Amino acid sequence: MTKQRYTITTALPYANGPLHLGHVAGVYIPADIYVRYLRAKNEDVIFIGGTDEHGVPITIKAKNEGVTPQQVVDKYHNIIDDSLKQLGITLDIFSKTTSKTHYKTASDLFKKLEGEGAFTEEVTEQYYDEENKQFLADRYITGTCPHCANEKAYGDQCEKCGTTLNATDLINPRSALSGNKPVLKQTKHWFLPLDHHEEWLKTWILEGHQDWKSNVYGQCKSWLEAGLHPRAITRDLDWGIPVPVAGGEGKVLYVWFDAPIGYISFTQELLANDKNRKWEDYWKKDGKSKLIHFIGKDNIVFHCIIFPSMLKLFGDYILPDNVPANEFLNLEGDKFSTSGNWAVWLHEFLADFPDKTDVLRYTLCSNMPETKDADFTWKDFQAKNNNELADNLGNFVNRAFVLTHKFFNGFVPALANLKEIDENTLEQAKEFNGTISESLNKYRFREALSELMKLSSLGNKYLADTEPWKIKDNPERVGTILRVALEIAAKISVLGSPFLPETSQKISSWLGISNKEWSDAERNLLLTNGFVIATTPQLLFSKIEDDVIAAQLEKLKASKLAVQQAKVSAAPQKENVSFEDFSKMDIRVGTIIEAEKVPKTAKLLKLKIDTGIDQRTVVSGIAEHYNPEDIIGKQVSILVNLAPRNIKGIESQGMILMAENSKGELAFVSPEKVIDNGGGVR
Ligand code: B3M
Ligand code: ZN
Repeated sequence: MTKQRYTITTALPYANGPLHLGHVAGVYIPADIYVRYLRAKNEDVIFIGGTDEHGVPITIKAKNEGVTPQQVVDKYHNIIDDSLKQLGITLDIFSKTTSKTHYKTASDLFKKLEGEGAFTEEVTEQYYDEENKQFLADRYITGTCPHCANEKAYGDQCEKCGTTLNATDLINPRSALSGNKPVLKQTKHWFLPLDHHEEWLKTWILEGHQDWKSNVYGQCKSWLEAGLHPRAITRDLDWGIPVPVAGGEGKVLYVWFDAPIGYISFTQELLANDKNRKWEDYWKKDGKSKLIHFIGKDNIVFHCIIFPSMLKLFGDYILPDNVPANEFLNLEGDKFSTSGNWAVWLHEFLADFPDKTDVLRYTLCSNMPETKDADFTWKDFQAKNNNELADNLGNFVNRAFVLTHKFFNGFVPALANLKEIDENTLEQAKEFNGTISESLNKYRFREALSELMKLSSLGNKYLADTEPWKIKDNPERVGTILRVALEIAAKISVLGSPFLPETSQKISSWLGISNKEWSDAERNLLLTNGFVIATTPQLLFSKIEDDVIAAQLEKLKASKLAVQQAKVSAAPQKENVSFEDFSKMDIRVGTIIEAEKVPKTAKLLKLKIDTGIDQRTVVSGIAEHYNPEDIIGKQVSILVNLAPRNIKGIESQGMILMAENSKGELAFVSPEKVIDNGGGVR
């Protein structure tokens, strides 16, 4: 039978931080399970990964740390690479988008398409920092959010109210580089006219790929139905691959243009000196390889719509056969956050639990965010280890080994005079090859793993039903039972190898059956009569005690707190002001006499304040912190001579002073004893 060829890719994480368990559960674990499965079936597979080393997040990290972008990416590339190896992710290559080959491949492909007229060029107006003489990426512009008045909104998003913004929407925009007001300046960029690709993409995905996971198919459908638009594929930035055509000076390729080309460049690097295989076999149509991208849900449009459009333009390249994207993993009920340090970092996990890589693989697979977001909790990690791996799988394999040693000095006994229960059990065990394969073929990893656990439950039940330890004076019967049990253990080692590689390796070496292939598990018997199994098999899984879990939860809380405290102490002092400037502000004590929510807003309250001078209306962004009925009668400080502003159609005459803690919670700045309304605050 000829082998099917496969090109399997894993999304390239930005090299601006280490990996956390979210990355691992969403991308690397499913990809590695799938690849190990294909290899066990003896297919022809290459497994590609690397780090995404361009883009604005990396330049920001470098600036914050006072180092160069190259230093940032080198540091994190190595941390990520090491941790993936330790987790047993069997990538054939883990390269980087700053590699020479990648620069050449990405530039050549851009030049080719530009020469063929595949792009359009457009001049647009973008914010420019005159002091630093550079255009500003959206993340480098801050200003006031037009929706919630947050003064620290970014040019692409307000993190307080979550609205997506254009840099030009910001009120009072500032350059994050100089603090100055940026100016709008014209700049030329190259665009990929995705609208030209809409028709064939619709046919290819909506008609041709109804087999894709519904979360993936659904996202593509809504993009395609909303209509595609030209997308800029160059940026004004000094970190990235220079635009390699005339007029491109000072500009680089947009990170999402170059990053997916990384999959191709890394294949070229991998096979550069290979005598038997060419990179083209895995990328050109002639090679008939199946291209499969493992990614998280935020990357769907790039892998299903934009990169395929590029591949089509490259000429005779294959398109993805499938893109089994996952949803997100949360941590203890909250989103993973790199900046908020709400994360379990992979390299830290591996340092704390060096012998629990299979337990992590198991936990993340059995709880994979396949169809909806899932949650990692330390308690669940402990329960999966103790109740499922140790008590079910580990216990079964251990009993089979210990009993074989006890009754047969470790010699694999022969089957004789099979009873119905033995035949039924062997027959049922044989089915698992098919059910696990079927689930894996459909990228249903949770289901596949739960089948594996059913196989070990079958073994446990068989031993409990037959009770070989109670049988007296019938070594043949005991031998038959133990042989059936050992055969099930052998199947677990073959069929479990994609999920629990270390455990499988241990079982198969104890049984002396290393190097078995997937199809071998279809046979009833994998073992040889009379073979001596390992003398003292260790426990496969040790239990995890409560205090170990409590310590991890403590660490998580402490690291989050440290970030919050750092944020508070790090808030830099503003520039000095003169006393004269200060005394221009007329701050008074006032009393809230009416309060109501501003309709259709989440954050705003409309207040009436008795200022001692008058009764006036003030709109304040405190609705998430106070109920209107609870604050009537409260004394507050109010800046009364702030120029009136129109907020959501209401004229706001002044501003209530609020104190903010590190969690972003707000509190009134109120006099410590009652002061007549209108009393000055100085
Ligand atoms: N670096 C985004 C991310 O890490 C991006 C993926 C590139 S895959 C070609 O989610
Ligand atoms: Zn906002």
